[in-house]
Amino acid sequence: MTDHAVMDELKTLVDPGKVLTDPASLEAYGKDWTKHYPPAPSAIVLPKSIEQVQAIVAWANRHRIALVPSGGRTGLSGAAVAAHGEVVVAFDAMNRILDFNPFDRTVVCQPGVITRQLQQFAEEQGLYYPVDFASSGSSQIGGNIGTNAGGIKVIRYGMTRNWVAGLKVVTGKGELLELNRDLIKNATGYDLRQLFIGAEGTLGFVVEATMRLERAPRNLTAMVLGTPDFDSIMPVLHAFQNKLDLTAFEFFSDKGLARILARGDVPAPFDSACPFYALLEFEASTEQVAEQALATFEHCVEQGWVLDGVMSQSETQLRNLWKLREYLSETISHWTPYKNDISVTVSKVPAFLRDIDAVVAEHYPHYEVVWYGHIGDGNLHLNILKPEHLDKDTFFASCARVNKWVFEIVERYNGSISAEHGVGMTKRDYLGYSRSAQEIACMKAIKAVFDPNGIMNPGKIFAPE
Ligand code: S2G
Ligand code: ZN
Repeated sequence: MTDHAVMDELKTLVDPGKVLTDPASLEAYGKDWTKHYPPAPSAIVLPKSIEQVQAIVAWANRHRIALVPSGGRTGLSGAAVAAHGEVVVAFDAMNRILDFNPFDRTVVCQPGVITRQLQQFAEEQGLYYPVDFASSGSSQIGGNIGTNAGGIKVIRYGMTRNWVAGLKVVTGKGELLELNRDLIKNATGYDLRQLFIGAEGTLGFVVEATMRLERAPRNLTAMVLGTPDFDSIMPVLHAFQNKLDLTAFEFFSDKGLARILARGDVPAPFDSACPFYALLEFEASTEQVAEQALATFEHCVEQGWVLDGVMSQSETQLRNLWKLREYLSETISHWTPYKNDISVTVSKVPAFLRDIDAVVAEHYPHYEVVWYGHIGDGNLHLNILKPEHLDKDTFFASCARVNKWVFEIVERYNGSISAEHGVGMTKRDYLGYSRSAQEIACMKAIKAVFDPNGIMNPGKIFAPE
């Protein structure tokens, strides 16, 4: 716990009322979307400027107090959870868009800008911020950068790191670094910006970000295709990729669709029931592109890879088709799912899926397994739903036992034990399946450079020494 005098000193560093210690605030700000770790911060501090962030970091170094960064608290690996008396630094009061340059097509954001806020701002300028995912209505740009958020458009636009033109960070030593100066080209040594993207707040705080925007897509059109089995999904991807420039290629299983339709607020894509579904999206910028999509659909039906399908004819139908995929995470969260977020290179997906599915079926015969994810970039989300009768801890422990088999397969395929959700606390014990001992030693050495006193989000990515 942090003693009284030290807390009084913290209060002098920020605006009045911006240090919270009431139980409701500790609970609300001390967690993310994971359900593994009860939040137990000692205080919440809400800075409103870079200078205040620097003062907080200096204070934490003086008193050796651990700091946990907190954005939209939508993380799925426990990286923003304060479970051991840390002080949470929340950026809700640093939530403004500071500047926009139409020639550079860049937007300067404070870290607390909501992802949806940036997306809407871009649309107002006739442009597009192309990183999107289910939680974009509450996630913050600072957290998106801290976790290098991916989502549903990665196949065309890449991850968050592709869209960061410049970054201001306050390191664990309290230094303010201005990284890359928003330049497109800057060949002047190590690109330190990239170290902070995906570092989960273990090197320092993102305190300002210059984000790049893209031209707005034209006439986005989606198709949902029913497939007879896993094995048919990748040939469908390749058939469409050979003919169209896809902006998304997702998949979900019949169990996932059943959970969505049970909500009663999303129409079924078509009447027939299929074991698996692919959702793909492209710009129907001309009539020919739309005709090519239909011709490819016909080809996939002839090949037996597709049983049924539908193509959006309106903005409303486009949104309804996306709801089938985007509502999954929130919908199944009611069954406290045990989640794995794994990836391999796209060419390995069919064999990888077969091996993972076999080990899951063998070890979870009685659990409902819901598959979905960004299969077009090799990222699968494996969600095991908690049976009503089982308590959470018993259920999570039984699922964790199978992790070694799942991660041994990931390692065998040179894959990642965490494709986009980060390592945080939930995956730190499995880091070795995807990173070598030498790499982990290098990462720890880098952390020592920026955070020599180890106050920045300790216990995240790496297990405590
Ligand atoms: C998705 C969201 C979190 C999850 O829907 O693509 O990344 O796994 C996920 O439920
Ligand atoms: Zn995802």
